[in-house]
Amino acid sequence: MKVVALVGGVGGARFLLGLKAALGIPGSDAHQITALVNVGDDIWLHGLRICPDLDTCMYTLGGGIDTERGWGRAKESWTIGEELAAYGADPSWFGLGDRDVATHLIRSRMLRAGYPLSAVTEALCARWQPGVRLLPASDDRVETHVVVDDDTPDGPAQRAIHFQEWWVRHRGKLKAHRFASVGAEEATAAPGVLEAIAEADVVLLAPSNPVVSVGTILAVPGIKAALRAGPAPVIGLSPIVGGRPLRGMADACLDAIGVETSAEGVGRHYGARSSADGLLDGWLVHETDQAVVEGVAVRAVPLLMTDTETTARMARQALELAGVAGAFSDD
Ligand code: FO1
Repeated sequence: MKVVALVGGVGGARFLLGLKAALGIPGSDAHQITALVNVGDDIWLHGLRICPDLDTCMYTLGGGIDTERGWGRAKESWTIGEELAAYGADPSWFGLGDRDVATHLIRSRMLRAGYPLSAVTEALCARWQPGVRLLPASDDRVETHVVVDDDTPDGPAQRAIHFQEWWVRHRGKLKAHRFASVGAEEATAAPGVLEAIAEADVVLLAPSNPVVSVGTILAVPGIKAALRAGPAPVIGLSPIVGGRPLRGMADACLDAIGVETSAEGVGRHYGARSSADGLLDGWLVHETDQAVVEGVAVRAVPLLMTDTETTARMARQALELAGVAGAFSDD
């Protein structure tokens, strides 16, 4: 069976771990997973191209992630970052781990040699063997910038800052008025993305941030239309449980776009495929929540990704809801 999953960073990577377990990967070669990974968090810093969501997925699935932080490498040291700070090299608010820098050096060198991000990712994954095909949503720059207040001496104004500055430097505490996917208009889906969608048996929207992870993937021209026109049922898993995000700042992001922070609100935001521009055939919400989404099959199941087996059960529920029952009768 071919499964396509739209994923962001930490939550998306954890979901992929469970999806692999649910499909018996590694081991079974009857199933393939293709992850369409958000590139909106990506940033040039200190002359290096940093791709947080691709790296978080690659390290998590390849066994190199720092499980405490959820990003960057295990057994990390921070000497390069300290030396940069000693030079007063801005910015110093973004954590640069020494092991992680090797990934950024390889990527930056390959990009400068003319390789597209998808080829760079494939090269990096040769080492990490994630067991899932990791595809950037686009090989083009589609960066998430956040419009925040910028009260200047001559009165209130607004300015756009990179998502990483908003997220890491300001912890998402600056009120976000809106998000812009800079470069989206000129971008195209990365090679293999539209084909994976066209050949998929099931498409899953991981419980990632619906605005700055899944939303930014859908901002790449052609991807949403391919999902709506594709043969595969689209099943989403709510990242909001009990009216709150399990981690990160999905609530601040949803507020910025006027969507209620609830499983129902996000389900309606994604919308039904049968509606004018919605996506969903099915929507999984946590067992304590309920949601009515016109035209979408909703099911309430445990959605807390406490460990890989629990996450695998969630993934199986999503596959079952896709009507691909049978092959994964829950144990
Ligand atoms: N998140 C932080 O909160 N602080 C950091 O200093 C930080 C550094 C960092 C370096 C590499 C990387 O791949 C991810 C990093 N992240 C950091 C996470 C990053 O902000 C991600 O974009 C978020 O986790 C959202 O996916």
